[in-house]
Amino acid sequence: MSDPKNQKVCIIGLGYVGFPLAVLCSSKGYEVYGFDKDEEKLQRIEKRENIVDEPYLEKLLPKSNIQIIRDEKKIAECDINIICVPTPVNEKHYPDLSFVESASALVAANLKPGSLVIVESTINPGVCEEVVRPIFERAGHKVGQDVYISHCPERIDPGNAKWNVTNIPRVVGSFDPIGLQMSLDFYRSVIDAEIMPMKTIREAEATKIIENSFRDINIAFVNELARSFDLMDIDIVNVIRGAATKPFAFLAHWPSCGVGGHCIPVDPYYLIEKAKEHDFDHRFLRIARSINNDMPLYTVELLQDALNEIEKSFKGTSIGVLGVSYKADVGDLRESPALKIIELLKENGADLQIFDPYVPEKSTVKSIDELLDKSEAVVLTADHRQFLEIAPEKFKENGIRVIIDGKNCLNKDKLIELGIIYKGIGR
Ligand code: SAJ
Repeated sequence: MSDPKNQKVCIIGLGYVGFPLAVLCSSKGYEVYGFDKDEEKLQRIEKRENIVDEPYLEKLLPKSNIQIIRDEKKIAECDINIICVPTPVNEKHYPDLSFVESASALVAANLKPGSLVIVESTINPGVCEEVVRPIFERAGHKVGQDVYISHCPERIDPGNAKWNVTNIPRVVGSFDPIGLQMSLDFYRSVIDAEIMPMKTIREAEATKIIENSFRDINIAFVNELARSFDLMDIDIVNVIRGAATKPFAFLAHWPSCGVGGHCIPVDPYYLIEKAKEHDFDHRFLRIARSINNDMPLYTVELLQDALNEIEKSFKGTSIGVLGVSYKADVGDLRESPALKIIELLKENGADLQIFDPYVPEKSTVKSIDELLDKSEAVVLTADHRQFLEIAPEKFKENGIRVIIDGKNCLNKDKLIELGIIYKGIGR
């Protein structure tokens, strides 16, 4: 077992993955150095702020002491270096590994001989062998002797009250048995959950990619059903609820106005692009991505049809957009379908009122009341708790005539009873 007492850990990248891990390791007795390019973030951490706003960290923070380092030479004191930097895709959906490459080069240039390097960033199969390993070898380090390299994909689910860095099971792969054992010992010393050794580092890379691709294709499945059932006047949400009464071999996913976030709409592209190098076309993953990418436009088309029913068009109609972030009760805009919906509505000449309590910088009004007062139609794109609590009568009182429920989270029957044209995604 890894003994925290005499090991220094350096976390490179202090975002929604690296910061909780740094707090956890420090609270478990490791001496933790934190390294990040964002000076503002570093200063907030030095003020012991909970910079990712995760309530479960409140009780770990007082026991933690992350030492912020700005001099990369300090990395040479560390026994375990964990890379937690972003791996986004660019506008053409090509994986961007530049952050992983620069973090690896940083550690390689300041490596303590015999230390362990763990990549937690989501990467496609082959990246540790073809990108990370050569950076260390070019710096003169022999992998399996001067440095041990492992991959332990992050599994953080922002805002999840139950599952977090302290208790989510993990998988780990390495280039050699020593690196694997060092990694298992380390994670088993800080995480109260199964840490599963994979046979190869590629298996560990592939595990995370398929976890999220699984989610994306299942969401695409119900999104396609939603569009089909809209034409057959079948409420897909009730049908999924019905199917979910089957206690085995069914896992409910839900249609919505689109798939956002830094993981689900991104990770499949890693596999799609990687497989191309091996002349394999992941048709199914590509089709699922295109079905999900079409949902914002479908949502806008539903609004257009509903406005036509009351002889209105986008031009000259005041439309309220409830929500900008990609997920309930968080303020994260990455790949948010709401941004695409807002862009499409603007292109069609709509007069927009926008409100998201978690994204004030994108809101054009200061409250739900103000939005409802100024709108004739509403598109809901995020199932924030505040929006769920809007009484159906309030829409009616404010003269809202059309509601497009992009998260199928409002009271459809009551709104229809009040004479409002309600369209959900598949209901
Ligand atoms: N979504 C649907 N229908 C669904 C589920 C999600 O349309 O049935 C949409 C959401 O509205 C959102 C997007 O997909 O726009 C992603 O939602 P998500 O719940 O998957 O949330 P994320 O992006 O925070 O995903 C994270 C992932 N965690 C990691 O990658 C470590 C994912 O693996 C988790 O499954 C997910 O949290 C989770 O389960 O909450």
